[in-house]
Amino acid sequence: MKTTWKPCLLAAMALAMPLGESLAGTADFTVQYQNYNASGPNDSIIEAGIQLKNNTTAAIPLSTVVVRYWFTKDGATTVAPACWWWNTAACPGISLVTGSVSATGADQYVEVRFTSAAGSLAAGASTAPIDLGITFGGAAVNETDDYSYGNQTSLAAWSRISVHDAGAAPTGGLRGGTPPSGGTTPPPTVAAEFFDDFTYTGPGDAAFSNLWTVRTYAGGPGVGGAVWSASNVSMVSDGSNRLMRLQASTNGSVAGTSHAEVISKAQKFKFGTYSTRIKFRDTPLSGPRVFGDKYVETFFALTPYSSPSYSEQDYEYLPNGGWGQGNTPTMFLTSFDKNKTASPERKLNYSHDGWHTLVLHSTPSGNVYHIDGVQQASHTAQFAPLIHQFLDFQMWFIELGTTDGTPRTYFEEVDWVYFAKDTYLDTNAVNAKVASLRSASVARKDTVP
Ligand SMILES: [Ca+2]
Ligand SMILES: [Ca+2]
Ligand SMILES: [Ca+2]
Repeated sequence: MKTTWKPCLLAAMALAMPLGESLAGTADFTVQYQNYNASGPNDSIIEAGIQLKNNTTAAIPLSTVVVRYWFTKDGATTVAPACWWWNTAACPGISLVTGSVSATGADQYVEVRFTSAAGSLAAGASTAPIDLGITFGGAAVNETDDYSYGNQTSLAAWSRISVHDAGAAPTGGLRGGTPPSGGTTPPPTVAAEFFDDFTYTGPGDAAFSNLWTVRTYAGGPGVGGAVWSASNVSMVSDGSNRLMRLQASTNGSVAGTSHAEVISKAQKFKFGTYSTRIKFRDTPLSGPRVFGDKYVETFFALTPYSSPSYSEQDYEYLPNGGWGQGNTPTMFLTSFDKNKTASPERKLNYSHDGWHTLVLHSTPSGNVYHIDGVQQASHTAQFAPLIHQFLDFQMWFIELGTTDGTPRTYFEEVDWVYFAKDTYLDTNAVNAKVASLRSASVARKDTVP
């Protein structure tokens, strides 16, 4: 961030405006903007240089207007605005607030307000640049989908940062620039899609077995000799919604260990958006949490392991750690190429207990993994699918806490799964698609050829 001292122009500005002057013009101000962080559109900070120019023939008190910078927070839970300098590091005369909005390219805005101490901006004058920073608690965000984002590295007129009468509604009281248009962006048209809300009476429901296979054959992955049990898959209620539950049980012995897997009947998913809303669980459904039990809660896509055109893209959550992570809950995001070579390791060493929306873009140029709207991993074209794949959910043990003989059962739950063929939907668009299907009472849909 910048610490350079900038001369304050306000001191030279007129302190009063003529009585009776109309201030209602929508082009009273021009915003000059430069992106101080143009090299980092996918990191955890926005840094915008903003300068206001008064286009009118009268001085205007800055406290009568506000400036709004519009963006999507991409699922980040923290939005912290800061002003790093104007004429000093503390930005005297400026305060910052955030607001929510539903508009094209924006679910948030940061508003720059001026106190009376900021004075007035003389006719034709410009303020010193305001260094507006927005941070996201360390979460990476995508700036390029933000309404106000631009990548110019020197000050230039920019209409997508807007000026409004102080106190006006988010897009109201326009004094300069163009605010985003209201309403949620309509999701892109999808030519072919697969959706399942898991609205079934149980895994014996014929509509379920038309689309999914519950595994019962023996074999890997996981603890050798463990069974894959159909009774480890069930449908449960969550209010009026239905969820698919997968569970895995052990008593610390191989003979007492069972896994679960649900795999799509169809192997027809290649490029496009793979998504699911899934509830990872750190604590057992029953019995004690034994940290010696290293187990995996997953959503993934893959081909048959024996295929010469093998591919796999994994979200693998290890609530009790494992794979070298001790007992630390860890999410691994991994792609495999045709030679079973793994992508460079990408792991998130923190709990993912609770609901999450996973959105994977598998494209000819590689795989991009998102969790709750935040991009968390990107793997190169080496790992792109070569042929059609299955959709898959699994619960399995890597190793067992063999010293504890108490039976325990771990679980994950799936609200829905959605695939859009050859179309790359962001998390908001996926959620909009699911909401649209639900509002049309579509419990499941499959138009993927
Ligand atoms: Ca940035
Ligand atoms: Ca964004
Ligand atoms: Ca559901």
